[in-house]
Amino acid sequence: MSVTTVPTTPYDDQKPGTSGLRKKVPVFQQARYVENFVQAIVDCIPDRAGRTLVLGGDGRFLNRAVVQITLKIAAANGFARVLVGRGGLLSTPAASCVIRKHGAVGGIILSASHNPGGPDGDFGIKYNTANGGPAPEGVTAAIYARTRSLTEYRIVEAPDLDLDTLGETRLGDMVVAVIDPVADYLALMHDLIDFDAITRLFAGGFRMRFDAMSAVTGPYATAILEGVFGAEAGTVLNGTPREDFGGHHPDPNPVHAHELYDLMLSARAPNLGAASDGDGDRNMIVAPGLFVTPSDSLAILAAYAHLAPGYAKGLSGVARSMPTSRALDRVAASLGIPAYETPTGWKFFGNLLDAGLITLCGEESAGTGSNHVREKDGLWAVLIWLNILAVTGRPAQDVVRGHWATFGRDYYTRHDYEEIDAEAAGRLMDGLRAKLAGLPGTRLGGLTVAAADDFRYVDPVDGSVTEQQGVRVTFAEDARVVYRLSGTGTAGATLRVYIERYESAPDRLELPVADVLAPVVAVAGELADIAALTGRSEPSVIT
Ligand code: VG1
Ligand code: CO
Repeated sequence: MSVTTVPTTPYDDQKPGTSGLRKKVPVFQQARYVENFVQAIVDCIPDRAGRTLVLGGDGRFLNRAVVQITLKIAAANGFARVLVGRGGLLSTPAASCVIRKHGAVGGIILSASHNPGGPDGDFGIKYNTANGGPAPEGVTAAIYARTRSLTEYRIVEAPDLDLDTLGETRLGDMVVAVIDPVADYLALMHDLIDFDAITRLFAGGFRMRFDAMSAVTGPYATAILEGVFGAEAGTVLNGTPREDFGGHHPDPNPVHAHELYDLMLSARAPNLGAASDGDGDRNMIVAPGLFVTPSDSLAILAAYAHLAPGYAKGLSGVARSMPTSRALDRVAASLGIPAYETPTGWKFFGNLLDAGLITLCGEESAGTGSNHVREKDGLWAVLIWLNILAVTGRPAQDVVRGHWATFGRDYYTRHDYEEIDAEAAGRLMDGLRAKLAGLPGTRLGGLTVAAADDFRYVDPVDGSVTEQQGVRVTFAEDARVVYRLSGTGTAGATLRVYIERYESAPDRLELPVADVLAPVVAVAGELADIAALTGRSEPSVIT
């Protein structure tokens, strides 16, 4: 089998964002686009000779084709072995698990997460390092620099491999092992979670619905919930991964998972509703009649994690992304453990996890995880919830209400303005930044600004500094507004506005969310002049 060196010219738009390189499918379909980017990643793995690489994706359109190209480039660049999930599938947390378990040098994950798929949808390529986590800033910067100076890529000329049969084959000097995408992940979950207690819970008549949104978690959820725990057939909805996710947006929130959401709010609701996103790293939890905000879910998991065997010794510390509500901080304070605040994106948690400073972490965007892998993990969060319900014997809605009674409630909402003009978005953020110094002490629509800044993160482990991570304005009335631009969109800019308000009086724990937040929403719009600058009177998505 011969290695060919193919001359190429660089593309200048291959800068990895928060979660790798994400673009519309036709962009990836340009000649040499995928080859260039994969070769650039490979060039940034200097210790690859004789090592193992992990490869898999969320099954979206282009997944199989890009797996084939990546295998051939890997074989031409000195890797000894590639572990690829059967069918080219690996959820993001499972890929992280496989990298760690098999001592791989890194992994390439093919996903655009919650973004839509199909020929007109999005695709993405992400590189994770040997700790199983997203490549840190230094590595993604090196990959980007490499994409701009590339003059050739190396590839073996070979027919496509069979990705659907478990076992090993050779590609040049490299071994390709097609592995069961679920097995290693299932074994890890078995170590962390009380499978027996959950099996008894289901045997006692407990019912749930898990919406895999036609994305990668279908096989994982079916194997564990229906296969291991014996949950009734049909527990997993939309359990077959599809290249276009059935035409849906695989984002687990009340808007995009509305069928499940509506079921949970109806009289026919089972005991628990859950969903996961395209690549399996996010989760949505809905109790009967009660949506659990991701920020609350994170706080509740922290409060009860010790009930799961993997966390029986307690937590060393916790972390949340800055826009995530402060509910987690209240739990940390009561447990007497440190709580860290990081910029948005999982890579910032990696250092804290590797250093043992934290055990559990999460984001308002429905990502929750722990030190078991270095990615957020949707199904893991659902299993911890089941573990809590099984051990306490309490209904999910009681657990949530009990949490509010103890800690108070952080009312929360996020307003997304999608596909707005990128320049206008930049002007809006600049305008806000220019105002910050003058804000403290100002009265706005009945609220008093207590503090205002542009979040700057100093990594407690390596001292690295990350600037301009979101404008935050806190109010004396226990309210807060955060503004930031998305790093994962593929068209124009997306403005995210995060709005929250804390209430602790016993008679103020069950008010309509919109009512409690209305004054803060109004101030948020006014302060940033959102309508005038974006030309939008309403957000595109409210979660
Ligand atoms: C979004 C979320 C962020 C998450 C990121 C990747 O980023 O807000 O919390 O870490 O997606 O998640 P942004 O920059 O668009 O706000 V995933 O499930 O796409 O890996
Ligand atoms: Co995701």
